[in-house]
Amino acid sequence: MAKKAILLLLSVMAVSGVSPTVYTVGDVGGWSSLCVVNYTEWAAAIEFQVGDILYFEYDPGFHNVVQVRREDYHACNAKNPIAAYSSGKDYIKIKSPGHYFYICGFVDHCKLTDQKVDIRVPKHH
Ligand SMILES: *[C@@H]1O[C@H](CO)[C@@H](O)[C@H](O)[C@H]1NC(C)=O
Ligand SMILES: [Cu+2]
Repeated sequence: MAKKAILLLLSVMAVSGVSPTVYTVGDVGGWSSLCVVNYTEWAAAIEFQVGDILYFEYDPGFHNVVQVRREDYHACNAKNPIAAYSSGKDYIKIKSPGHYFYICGFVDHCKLTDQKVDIRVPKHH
């Protein structure tokens, strides 16, 4: 009986200790090329943590999500992807601290409409 209670307590602690947050990129503006969201400002307002989930929502006929390196992020170059997503409802879990760069790979969306986001995940906070 006591053992059961302890196990229950431990599992509750485990669940509440790692409460991951799902962040919809761009909030209600979603992942778009309409210039309604400044993704730099959107990301700067959030303290991302390991375990959090990024949710990219968009019409896959018009956009995608390409994870790139820093230089390619600045150059809006989607040709050397680290990872690519195109479902229109992409959930990306942050597995470790670091800097994650995502751009839209569709013609000039990154360059012309700033459809790009830079996610910084600190080691601890
Ligand atoms: C987005 O916001 C950043 C920081 O305020 C600013 O430097 C940048 O010019 C903005 N981008 C656009 C497209 O307005
Ligand atoms: Cu796009």
